[in-house]
Amino acid sequence: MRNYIGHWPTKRIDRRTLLLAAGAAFASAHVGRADEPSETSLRQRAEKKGLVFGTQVNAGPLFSLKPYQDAVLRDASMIVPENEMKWRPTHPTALQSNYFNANRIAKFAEDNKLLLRGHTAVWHQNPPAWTNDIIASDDGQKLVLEHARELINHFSGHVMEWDVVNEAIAPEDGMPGNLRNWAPYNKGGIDFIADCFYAAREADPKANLYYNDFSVYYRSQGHRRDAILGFLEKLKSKGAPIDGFGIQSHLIAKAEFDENIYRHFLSEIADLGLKIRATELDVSDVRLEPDINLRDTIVAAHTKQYLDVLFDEPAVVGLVTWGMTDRFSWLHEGWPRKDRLRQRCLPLDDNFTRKPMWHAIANAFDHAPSR
Ligand code: 9MR
Repeated sequence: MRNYIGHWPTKRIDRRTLLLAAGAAFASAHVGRADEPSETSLRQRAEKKGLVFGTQVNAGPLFSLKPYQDAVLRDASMIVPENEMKWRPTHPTALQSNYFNANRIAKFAEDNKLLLRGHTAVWHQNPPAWTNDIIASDDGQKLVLEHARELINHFSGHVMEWDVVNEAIAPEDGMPGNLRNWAPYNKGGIDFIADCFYAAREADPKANLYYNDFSVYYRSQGHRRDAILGFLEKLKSKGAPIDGFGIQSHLIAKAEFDENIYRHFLSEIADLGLKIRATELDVSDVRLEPDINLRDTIVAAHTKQYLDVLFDEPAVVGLVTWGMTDRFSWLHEGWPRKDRLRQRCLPLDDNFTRKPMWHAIANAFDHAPSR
């Protein structure tokens, strides 16, 4: 599985960028790798069961903060850039592409023999401002498809798996097929989404192609489970080249999780012939009291409860956390606690020390059935 990375495609990446990326990689090679701590890493525990453990990374700390890089290398065998492959950073103006940070992350993955996920080609939330008028016009679908083709082709042979389309389902918008109220979806419907997958397949025939979405885990989210299942069924019946469903897994400690409902949902996705990956695990503690030990205990228990159900489903291929450390989680700004305390949402704390959540993930891998 590791051997998918071939030689760097110099044709697709200009010389200056390549040299800068090589320089950055040289600098990071000198940072070195920390000694393996005695306890078995998450990657080893996952691999033992035929699963993959990965994490989201951010180029800022990855290339400037040794303990962060060490933490990633210690536990992960797959990485996904948090923002660096999104449309806004990779195509800031109509005439200019900028793959600098995304290339550095791809190079880092290659140098360290890590699998690389691509996130994300088609997403209503991240187009750069210069695209706004075009996206609203009749040329919108064409522009989105061109972007997806260019991005995926740029990393062809380096990205193992793409979130081709992200968060396209929004039943609350009241649009046909439960599609989100976004001009390219309004105009092209599900056929446009199928076209995104065809474009992705053409741009990199070897990459696995995923649809990625959130909020399908809790009892109250039945309308989203039904909508997403119906959508994936239709996409498959149209023959769209889709390989998997990425379940974001932004969990909330103290939300009502019904194991049987989730088990059943996972099996319905598997029955469509799709692989499943939990792609963005973190656990918000906004509903919990301030006491840190209590929060850590509840977050870990919920993580374990969720992963035990997830790993029981044979179609599940692995888990990616949305960061390794609380230090850089989007949740502090994206969903702050009322008391303004920092959330305890990821496997390592602000100082890269393992928390009960790390042990919960380790334990879930240890108890997962082998693939
Ligand atoms: O963590 C990401 C944050 O830094 C960005 O500002 C934000 C907008 O690009 O996206 C966050 O990541 C999101 C991911 O790309 C898609 N699923 C939800 C994630 C959390 O919002």
